[in-house]
Amino acid sequence: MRTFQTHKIRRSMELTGKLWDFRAVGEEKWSKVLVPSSVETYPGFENFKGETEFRTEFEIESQENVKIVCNGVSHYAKVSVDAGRLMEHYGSYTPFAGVCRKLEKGRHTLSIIADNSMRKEYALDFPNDYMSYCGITRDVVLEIVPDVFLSRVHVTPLRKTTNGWETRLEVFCENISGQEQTADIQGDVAGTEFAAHNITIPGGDNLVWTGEMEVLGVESWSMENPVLYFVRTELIMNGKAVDDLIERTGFRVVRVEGQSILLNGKRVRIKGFCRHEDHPMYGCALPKAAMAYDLQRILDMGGNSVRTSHYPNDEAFLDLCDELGILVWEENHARGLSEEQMRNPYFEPQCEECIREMIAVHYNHPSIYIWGIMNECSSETEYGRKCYQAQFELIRRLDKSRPVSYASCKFENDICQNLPDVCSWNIYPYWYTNDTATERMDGIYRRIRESGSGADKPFLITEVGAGAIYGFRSTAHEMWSEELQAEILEKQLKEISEYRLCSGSYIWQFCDVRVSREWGLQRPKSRNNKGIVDEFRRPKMAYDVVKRIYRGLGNYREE
Ligand code: ADA
Repeated sequence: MRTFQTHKIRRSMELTGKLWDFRAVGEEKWSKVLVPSSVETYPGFENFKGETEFRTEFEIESQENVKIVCNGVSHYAKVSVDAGRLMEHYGSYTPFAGVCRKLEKGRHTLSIIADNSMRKEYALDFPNDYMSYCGITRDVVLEIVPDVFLSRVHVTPLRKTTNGWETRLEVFCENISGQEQTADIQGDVAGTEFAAHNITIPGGDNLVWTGEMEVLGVESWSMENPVLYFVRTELIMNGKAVDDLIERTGFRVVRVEGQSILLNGKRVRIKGFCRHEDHPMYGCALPKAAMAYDLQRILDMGGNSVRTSHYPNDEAFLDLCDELGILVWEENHARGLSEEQMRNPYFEPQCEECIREMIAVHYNHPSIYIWGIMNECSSETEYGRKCYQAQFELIRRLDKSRPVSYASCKFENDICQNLPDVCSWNIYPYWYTNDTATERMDGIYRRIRESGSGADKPFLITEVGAGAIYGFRSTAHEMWSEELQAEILEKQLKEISEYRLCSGSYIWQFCDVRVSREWGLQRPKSRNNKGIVDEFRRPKMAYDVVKRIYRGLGNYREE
């Protein structure tokens, strides 16, 4: 659920936040589990792989169109109402929805089968340096919708004017009846009203109404002053408001100019953290309080940005970032695939689907300043390049208001550097490689220049860090000691912050995370231990180092 009310007219009911019936498919015995949650947190299911079934009941007082919105089911979902299949969906990290048209009055059963098995058809999930958890991991909401309803509203701040902000509005209407319907739209963006009359929506189809307006008397959104405004839209049929949608936005523009990323014209300096949705007690289904705790820690360390590595995040987390003025790099779900894995025929369509769903639902978050794709995939091959190109083109069709990027580690042979708006690199000097951060950045800069796009692009360090096991202290600064991690981060962050051409850094990573069993050999304790805090959020020695360095740097680079 969001951090604000999204409807005043449309009736909706959260189906999660309570106990559901649960069993592994094939087992007789049902038990009770709180949803949302990760199956791996249930006793006896710590290493579960396969299909699980969840059931609950709901009641409606009259015949209605019932829309079931699943915000995240990991990773393949089969959703049924009263034993009739409503929808199927692949992808743990994006919402999906389906409408049961004219569902009869009374009690109904909702069943969701969640499958986290590893197979070729699930191209984005395989043993990895993080966990592919199982279950209903984000909220499920029931909504009552009319035959014609508002499916989405996109708000794009275009430019600041003397009295406010020039803004574009797109209202997406859906007609699930068989006949053409006519409706009016009305509403306001931060108090400035808009209206459109006699819009015709063909039967069984969608329509997008687009308008531009000057929104008066609004302040700009920034990291220092993250002021947000509501966008209220109503759908009117036969003179009556039948549906509504409340969205929220902040007025800001992101632009890339020369080697700078500009937020409302000012060159930002990213002081960031990569963060997995992971916690020993919650798996990937962190409750809001735990999300807020992480963000408070990030702010305490002087951080101003989060990279949602390596997938779209829970929308409540993005709401909190909007409210706290934390910039977000959001990316689609794909980590470290080889060319062979990318050639899986399911790979490209599933990546693109993830992009479509991510942009559709997260478009209005002012905190998201950049879209990322395919972390450390095969950007050194011609086939890989085709995929990068296709996905960037797709993003640019869906959203022209944000720059795009990808995090690369192909130092010797990356051939995609002329595709994104911002060049981004994952580097581990003093840890995986025997060089300094400065030497590594010199090399990167050379590669960007040789890419054919000149060096006239901003570049970011999207990962930098070193591992330490919480509580392992060593005056000899041995491998995995807190001392060594703190010493390395000090050098890395100092060199990056002094590198004039670099727009900033994302530390890998905020907290230690559980990894797939297959990764255990390379990962002591079966954790990726590069967290600045451990999996329980206990700070390591590096915490104070990062805090000193990040707090000493401003949100913008003046030079
Ligand atoms: C990569 C990758 C991360 C993580 C990191 C590491 O850069 O993007 O997911 O695996 O390396 O810890 O080695």
